Amino acid sequence: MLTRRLARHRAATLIAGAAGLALLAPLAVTADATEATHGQAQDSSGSETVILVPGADTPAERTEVARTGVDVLHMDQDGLAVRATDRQVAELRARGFMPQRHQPVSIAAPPPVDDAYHAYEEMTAVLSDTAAEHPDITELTSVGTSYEGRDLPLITISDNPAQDSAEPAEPEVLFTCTMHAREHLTSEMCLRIVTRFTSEYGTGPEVTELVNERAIHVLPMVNPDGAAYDVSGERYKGWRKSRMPHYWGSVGTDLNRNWAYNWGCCGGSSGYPRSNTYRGPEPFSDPETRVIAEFVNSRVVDGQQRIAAHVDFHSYGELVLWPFGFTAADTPDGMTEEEYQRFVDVGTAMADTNGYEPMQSSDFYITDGTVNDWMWGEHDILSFTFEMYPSGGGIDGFYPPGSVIEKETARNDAAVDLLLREAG
Ligand code: 0X9
Ligand code: ZN
Repeated sequence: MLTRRLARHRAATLIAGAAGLALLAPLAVTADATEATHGQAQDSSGSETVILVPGADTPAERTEVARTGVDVLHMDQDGLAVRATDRQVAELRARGFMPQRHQPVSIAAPPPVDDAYHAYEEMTAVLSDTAAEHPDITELTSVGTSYEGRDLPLITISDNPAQDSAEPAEPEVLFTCTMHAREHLTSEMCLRIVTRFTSEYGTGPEVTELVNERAIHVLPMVNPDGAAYDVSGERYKGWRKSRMPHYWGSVGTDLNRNWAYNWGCCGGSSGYPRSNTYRGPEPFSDPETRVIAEFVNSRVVDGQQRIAAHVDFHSYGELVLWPFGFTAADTPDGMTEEEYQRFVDVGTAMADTNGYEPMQSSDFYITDGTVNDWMWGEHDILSFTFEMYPSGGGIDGFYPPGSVIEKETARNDAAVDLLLREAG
């Protein structure tokens, strides 16, 4: 252990020297009791503290970093970029890491600059217009309401949108977006799927065939409260979680740590409400995860789960990730060799089309209570996470200019089509 720490320290010093970065001076630990208990900034308007952690080169080391409750942004050859509080930086140092201040990044643009993005009401308007224009191949419903009472709209696209009457049953595929509030590019991804599979129906042969032979469920905003909050001020807030309040005045659950499969099992989420990876007080504590799970449960018809495949779009990192996240093992209970190989094959084939990097999610770092683990563990749904553009950056990586939307969502067209075909 000592050797590893020393090696890590040496590597950090070398990298810091090479990059011309100053190692952080020892940080004062705040006396504030809540902050001292794995604090995470609640409202991050203005400049952010993004830290580079060199020497987190293995899944185990990255998991050790994530365990402090920091918000992992991305990894590259220099180390792991995380958003951390002073307290978490101190804890990283105590664990033998040598965190460096990675350019403090301020969130550049105030929301009105990026008119190309669809805010919640604009997203619901697109869905209503699409459903009105294409009544024969769409069904627009809501799976339930968010904590603050917003509908979670779901649009189903199929030549037979009222699926239970389809004969024979068509394989169903679910796409979910914006589980993390600030990952706005992903709502655009879901909207592109909606627009493409409706506007090209009857003219594009591939689209027409897929709409005829599949049911495509799209849920463009899993976390509308968080997304609305993120764009509600003068500047983006860098908000990730839901808006459900917890004790100590903390707000927000990490919805991607709130799913019931092995919830909170393995150090892949935080038990502290102020952490950005807070798992919530119990599995499905938040209405957003609960109502989506109920919808998925409701797709078990005659004892058979109709949904065969799922993608949960996130940003950023340009990765294709598959379960399990809760364990470093490839094939723990709940995943056979053959099933694992299917994830590898389909994940790699999709990554070949978009240029993302494919991997098992725990090869990045351990996470528990994620949607992918639940979808597979509970329902045997072939469930992936896509981390969209860009491949690296700080907090500003969550806010690419509207000019990239077309290219970076079109980049996933072939992967989406491939998964729809695989769902057969
Ligand atoms: O940590 C997450 O929930 C996802 N990354 S994000 O930066 N969008 O927050 C990744 C979930 C997939 N699982 C693992 N990476 N282990
Ligand atoms: Zn995310």
